[in-house]
Amino acid sequence: MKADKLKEKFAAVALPLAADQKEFLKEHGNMMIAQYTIEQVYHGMKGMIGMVTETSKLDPDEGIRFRGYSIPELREKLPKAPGDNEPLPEGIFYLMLIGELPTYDDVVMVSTAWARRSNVPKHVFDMLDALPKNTHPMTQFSAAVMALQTESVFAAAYRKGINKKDYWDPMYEDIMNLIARLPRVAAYIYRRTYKNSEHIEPDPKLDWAANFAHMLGFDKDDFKRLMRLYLTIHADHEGGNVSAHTTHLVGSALSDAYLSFSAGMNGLAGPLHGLANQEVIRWIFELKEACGGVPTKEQLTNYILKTLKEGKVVPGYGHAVLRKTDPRFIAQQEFAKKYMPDDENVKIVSMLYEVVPPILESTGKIKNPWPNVDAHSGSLLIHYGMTEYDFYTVLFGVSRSLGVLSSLLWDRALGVPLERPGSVTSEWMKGFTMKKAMA
Ligand code: HAX
Repeated sequence: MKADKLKEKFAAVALPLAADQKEFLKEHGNMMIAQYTIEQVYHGMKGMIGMVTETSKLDPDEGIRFRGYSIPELREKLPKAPGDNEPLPEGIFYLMLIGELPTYDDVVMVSTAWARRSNVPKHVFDMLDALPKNTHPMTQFSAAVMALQTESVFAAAYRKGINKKDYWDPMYEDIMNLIARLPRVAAYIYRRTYKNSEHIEPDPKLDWAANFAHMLGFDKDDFKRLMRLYLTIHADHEGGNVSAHTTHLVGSALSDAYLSFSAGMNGLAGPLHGLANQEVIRWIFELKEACGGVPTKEQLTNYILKTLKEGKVVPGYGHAVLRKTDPRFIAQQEFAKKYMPDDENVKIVSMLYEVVPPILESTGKIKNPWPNVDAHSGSLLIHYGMTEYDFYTVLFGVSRSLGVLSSLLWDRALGVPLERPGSVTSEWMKGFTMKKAMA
């Protein structure tokens, strides 16, 4: 078999860290990090440090950094396709996996490897074709990933018998094959659901994002540019978000990459997480209909108040960790200002950015009134003609594979054990507080 330079490079950086981590734990394993409150236990473990994720780190005020690099830095420093000014997502994958900025040759190496590994077996398409067309695209996506599990190199190696120190090797094959196949699967779902099953063959000469755009049926350079940015900025958001954490948790049972990623995608499909991107544009369309077109600020205010009064969330606003505007929102806003400053939906997104935060702040309970990544993405896609918003979370999922699957590979290389936090009953909790009060 031909040498795989990326695999060799990964082994060279990851395996020594596994030994280093063992030493680190021997020395510091008993040190206390923090204490946590009963409210944190009841409210989704927010702010409790419960895992180590190598690929990225989220700062509440500054936003995400991938291996230390912010989004503006990455837009500048990551290699670009000839004639384009947005980064190639292959580059952020390389950075998350290896821990250093790639050269242009490195991203070409990743692109070529994915093109070579991208074949999707026929039974996956047959399975998709057997589903009703109105099956939500995220359900189709998750089911297709499950159907692909027949191809798992890790599952086959485990069945045959493999030494635990070698787990990372077949896992590398799985994550590379899965990432390579996802654009084809996602494009198939799009074309069968919305384009009368008129499918488009891949073009292996194109980079990962451009080929995806091509298979979706969007061959213009501007859409390809948007896809490169989109697939880069949605790739990772440290380890605790629902899709990343689920992939990690399921993977900790030594479930292979297909089983783990599919589970993560079921989390991404929730409206408080990735599905918010479709909800934002659906909400904007309903708003325009209610207001008879582009709303005035007063109409917008009333519509937001109505949404809150009905006990619903304003989609695209708020975050479990961030306490400032999401830099992924800003990156998309800059893109919109440059390429579509007069777009009607983009203008509404800007008006919302002015009007929503003070209203949310005035409720006195929302910890972060600022927009997140999902507040902007739909308006950009609509501008280029992708109007089928139920599909948007699938785009997010294709991108998120880069982060959660590189983390999964790191988990196997570092020998991360089964995850199994403790849980208690309400009765236990009441007894605990009583005992504390008496002591
Ligand atoms: N609109 C209305 N109310 C909101 C709100 C919003 N955008 N964001 C938070 N709140 C409410 C919460 O529902 C909660 O209300 P209750 O106390 O009545 O239950 C209260 O404010 C406190 O919530 P919080 O602590 O500020 O927020 P959480 O950490 O619990 O939740 C969410 C974070 C992102 C889930 C939340 O802000 C939300 O529902 N936002 C809208 C949906 C959305 O945009 N999700 C995408 C988030 C980014 C992401 O993961 N993308 O994939």
